[in-house]
Amino acid sequence: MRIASAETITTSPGRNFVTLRITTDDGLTGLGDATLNGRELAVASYLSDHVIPLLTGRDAARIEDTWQYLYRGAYWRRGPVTMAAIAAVDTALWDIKAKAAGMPLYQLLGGASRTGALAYGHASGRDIPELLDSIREHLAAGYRAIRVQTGVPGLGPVYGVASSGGAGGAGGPGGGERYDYEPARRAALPVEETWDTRAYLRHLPGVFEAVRAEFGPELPLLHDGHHRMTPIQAAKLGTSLEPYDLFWLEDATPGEDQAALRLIRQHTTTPLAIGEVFNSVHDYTTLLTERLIDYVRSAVTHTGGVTAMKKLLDFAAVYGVKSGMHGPTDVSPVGMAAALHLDLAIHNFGIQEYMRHSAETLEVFRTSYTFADGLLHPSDTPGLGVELDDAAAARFPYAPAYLPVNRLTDGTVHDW
Ligand code: GCO
Ligand code: MG
Repeated sequence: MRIASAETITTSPGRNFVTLRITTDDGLTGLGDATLNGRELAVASYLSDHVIPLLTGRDAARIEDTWQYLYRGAYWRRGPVTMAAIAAVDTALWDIKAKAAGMPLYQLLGGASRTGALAYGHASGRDIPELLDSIREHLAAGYRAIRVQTGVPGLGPVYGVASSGGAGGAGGPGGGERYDYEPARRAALPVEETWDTRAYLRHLPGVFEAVRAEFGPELPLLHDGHHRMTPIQAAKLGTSLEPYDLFWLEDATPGEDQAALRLIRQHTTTPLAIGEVFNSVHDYTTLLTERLIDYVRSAVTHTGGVTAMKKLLDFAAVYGVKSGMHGPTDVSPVGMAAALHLDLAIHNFGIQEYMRHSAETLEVFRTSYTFADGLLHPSDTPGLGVELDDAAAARFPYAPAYLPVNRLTDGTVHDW
């Protein structure tokens, strides 16, 4: 079974996605997600100009060899563009192998270790009453674990908080405008937001106090710090949130600084998650071997595909660290399906982020995965279980879009 052709499909059903499709000489097709939010065309070019010419004629069954050929063979290793491109090839080849075997991908990864993957949804509110409504709405939609984000008094719009909300309305899990569509705004320039870490640190413990008072002690609650704190600020936040028993505190400090996690760890027992901006197992060596984190946040899409993600998660398992794969709406349904097959198969599964794609996105990507009683299942369709509708994709042409830029109140550009 040889690779006959490969092509990238760039489409924008609500937001931009880049997908690689590989076709074999016996007519099987496989899909891989190559979406890098706000930098989509760089990956599309890396694939079309530099990778696709290498694929034609290769044995489609040799996934590990192809991975190493693209990674070691290129000389220039790692980085989000390279690793998203390799991820797309790798995922498409796993899709083909599983289709050829007539099995869902998770069977090739060792079979199911559980009945489904616990998912967490994104509740948010500009203030506490709006947040509590959003949590109620997520619980009604079936979620059993909730990420909690709020506006900060004195600041304008904050990334991760729906621009409008209320039960049953926009910003909810079932429809309407969602915060995640807003920041990927299609415009010539990024939106700029204003940030004040001290105001945030003063506000957040009271938010979690209100949520626990309303929903009790059992509901798993998560929070994303979006890389905005210094290590000592993060240590302080982790300590102040201990009474509210978080499932995790995510991305407390900028991802490049692995030693920062050591400092945070020395001060707090709040569990720590990091890694959505990482792209290689090598980003995790200090964090795992020194047991500085509790959850690995990488996505299959950004970390070199199913092959690399499985190795990373096996490495994490040695240190008792669990998965918490990135699952925002800028990971396409193809990337989400790849994550779900791993979630079902690996032993050290922790939780899966799941935001739900828009109806437009799901017109282009025909999915078969399911969400019921708080659990996701990839389905038993052979392969990944996702197909791309070319006619639908063509109706949504690419449009430039940017994530926001974050500035402190004095105008200094800040992490986010
Ligand atoms: C999350 C994230 C996302 C990212 C986005 C960037 O935890 O889901 O922080 O919202 O910001 O995926 O492209
Ligand atoms: Mg995050």
